[in-house]
Amino acid sequence: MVLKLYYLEDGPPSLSCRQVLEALEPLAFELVNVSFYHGEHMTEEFGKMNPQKEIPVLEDDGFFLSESVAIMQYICDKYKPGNRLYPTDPKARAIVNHRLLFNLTTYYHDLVTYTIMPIYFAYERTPEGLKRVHRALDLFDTYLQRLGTSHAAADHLTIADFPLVNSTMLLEVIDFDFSQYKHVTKWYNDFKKNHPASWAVSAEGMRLMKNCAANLPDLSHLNHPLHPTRSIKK
Ligand SMILES: N[C@@H](CCC(=O)N[C@@H](CS)C(=O)NCC(=O)O)C(=O)O
Repeated sequence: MVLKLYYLEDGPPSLSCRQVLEALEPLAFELVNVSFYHGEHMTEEFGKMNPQKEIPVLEDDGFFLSESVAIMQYICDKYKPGNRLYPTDPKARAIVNHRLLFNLTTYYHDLVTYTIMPIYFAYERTPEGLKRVHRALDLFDTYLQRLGTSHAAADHLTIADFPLVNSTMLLEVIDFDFSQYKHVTKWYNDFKKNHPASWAVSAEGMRLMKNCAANLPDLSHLNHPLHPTRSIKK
């Protein structure tokens, strides 16, 4: 049975998993679009695949896996072991794992909270949130400077680059100027230039998010269990 990725077109974790699947070509897989707007991830049926009711989810012949980092690691280990995208040397792999966790716990967390959560839900951008964005950017800039490599975790593309690019892209969605972070800016622009097929996946997600930023969506029909929604009278 072909690998299936339950996928959100404008979800950064989904974009990263798709980029890994595509970078490991030839690897057959199918994308199954899940509509956040229609709450397709909030159903009992979806909860059987992922009790967290979050997208993405990978289905591999009856095996269901959520959490984008676990998905990216699994795909590499199972289908292309030894591939440079996810190195096997302990130190090289540790750096990749570090960047993946830094992104998940800090960089993505702080950037998504400030940039796009206020687009989809009734949240405000706060000075405290802005401080966190600058701290996260400063940390990532420091990591890039200290390692001194062309990519986030090595002198070649690894699975760590994808989620870090998709987090950074969120800043572009809201035209946030991060040019003062020289290493982040160079790494991000180099990724776009050197990995155009991967970047095209991020760019499509960014286009959808920019549309939502220009026309705030009304998700009040979801009765979301966690996030406050706004009703928009049209
Ligand atoms: N840690 C998870 C996060 C996944 C996640 O938050 N996905 C969002 C879409 S980008 C989602 O499905 N949220 C469900 C909701 O807010 O109802 C991962 O990396 O896979």
